Parts: sequence; structure tokens; C-alpha cells
Amino acid sequence: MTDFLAWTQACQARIEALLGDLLPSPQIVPRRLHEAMRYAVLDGGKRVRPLLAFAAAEVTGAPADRAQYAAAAVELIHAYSLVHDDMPAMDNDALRRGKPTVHVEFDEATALLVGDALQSLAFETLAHPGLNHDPAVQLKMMRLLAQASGSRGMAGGQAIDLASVGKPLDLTELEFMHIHKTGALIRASVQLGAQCGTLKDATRNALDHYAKCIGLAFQVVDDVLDAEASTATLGKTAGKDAADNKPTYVSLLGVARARELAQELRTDAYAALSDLGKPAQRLRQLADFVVERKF
Ligand code: GRG
Repeated sequence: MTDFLAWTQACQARIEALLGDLLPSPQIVPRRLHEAMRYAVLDGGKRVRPLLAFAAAEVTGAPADRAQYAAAAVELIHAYSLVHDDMPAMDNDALRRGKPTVHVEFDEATALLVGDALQSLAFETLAHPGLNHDPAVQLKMMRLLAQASGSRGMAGGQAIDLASVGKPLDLTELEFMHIHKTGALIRASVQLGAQCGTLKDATRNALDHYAKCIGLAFQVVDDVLDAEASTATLGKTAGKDAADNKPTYVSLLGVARARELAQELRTDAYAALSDLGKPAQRLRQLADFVVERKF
């Protein structure tokens, strides 16, 4: 576990440095927008999606100095989604990553532009030359990220989420929403990291099964934490799902069964990796982290 901690810290430091380089300096005009972009992205978050990309890259033997661009691209999409999600027209939240949300610290128009600009920067980053030795594969990677973050992926999941507030979703409908809203980008993180190396079909399928399980487990645990952890621990407003009358795994299943479900999903995620041996060890450890996390 100590070794896993050292690995996560090394990956987090690497991604922090790269994001710092990729984001325009606040000295460059428009200064306020660049300052707000850096505020939204730097020095915060668990960096789960980059960690998944780095771990998947280990499975296909992709060097970290290539995979880091895939890792940064997914984190930039994630950061944009958080900025927009927190805005008054959506979740209307004042706290994110332990500090005021972007529209509170800056203003709404700036927050909107921050999200737009981070999304563009994500695709610019994924277009970094040589992420795969075959440019056709890199083109497929860009398409994959576009689909995962668009209306048939994350943005679509968010639309379903907004439309379902106050409605009695059943478990299948809830799962459908989360597969899109949270799961699609988590799946993309794994696939993009892996595609920086040579990815065979059987490995692709195994990794995708793993990522689907982890994506859902991530959300189940998120619902449990929202119900049980404090605002101080989470760095975002706790208890918001119940206050907003949102359907969650906890509201449908109760905390105990939701916790069991997360364990079952971890078992399935492990099973998906059974043929991948030692190179998949980081992915197994990340499955443990996702299920056991406290924040
Ligand atoms: C606005 C297009 C658009 C999409 C928003 C992902 C999302 C869709 C909204 C986030 C709302 C939310 C709280 C979802 C629950 C799961 C989740 C994605 C939590 C935040 O991700 P973490 O825990 O955050 O990885 P950090 O801060 O650690 O990066």
C-alpha cells in the first residue's frame, strides 16, 4: 500500500506540473479568464481519472511521458464539468475542492467561459503529437473523448440528471444516468491511457469491463459519502442529494446495501483483469481506492 501511495503521489505531481504548463499564464491576456482557469484546475481534486489513465498505460506498456497527455485531457474535461455543474442553472453549489466555486470566486460569465476554454484545451492536449505511433489511432482517441464527454456521454447524463430531480427513478434508470454522467469519462480515462500503447482487442474489452464496474462503484460510493461524510472532509457540500430530493443509490437501496453493491462491483472489476497479470496491479489498487475512499 505504501508503494501505491508513492505511485499516486508521483502521478499526481506529474499531472499537476503538466496542467500548470498547459494552462495559459495569468500574465497572458485575458488575464482574469486565465486566472480563473488555473483556479478551477490546479491544486485540488483526487485526480482519479489521470490515475486511471496512467494505470491503464502500464497495462499496454505506454510510457508515462506520453500517457500524461491523455491523463491531462480527461482531467481538463472533468474540471470543466465541475465548473459548469456548480453553476446556478445546474447544481448551484458554492463549495468545490474545499474552496468557493468558480462562479462565486469570479462571476457566472467567467465560469461559463472557463468551462468552454477547458474543454477546448482538453482536445488541444489530446492532439499533442505522437500520443500513439499511429496517427489513425490518435484520431480515434480524440473521437472517443468527444463521444464520452458529449450528448451521448457525460453531457447527456447531466441532462438526464437535471430532468430527474424530484422524480422517482428506479435502479435501472439511475444506473443509465450514471453510466453516462460519471461512467463515460471514467471509461474514456482507462481507454485513452491504454491506447497510448499497443492495445489488443481482448485487453481493450477487459479494460472496458473493468472501467464500467469502477465507474459505477465510484458513483455508488459518492452517494454513500454524500449521505455520511462531512462537508469539511469532502470539500464540497455534503447531504446535498437528500436536500435536493435527488434519487441516489442510498435513497433507493439504503446505505448498507449500497456499500455491498460497491464491494460487488469491485469483485467484478478484479475479475475483468484476471488475465492481465502484474501490469494491471495499479488498476486493482485503484479499484480498492475507489471503493474504500473516505472523500
Ligand atoms: C456540466 C456537462 C456537465 C456535466 C457535469 C460529472 C458531472 C457532470 C457533474 C459532477 C457532479 C457530481 C458531484 C457527480 C458525482 C460524481 C462525481 C463526478 C464527483 C466529482 O468527481 P471527483 O470525486 O472530484 O473525482 P475531484 O474533485 O476529486 O476531482
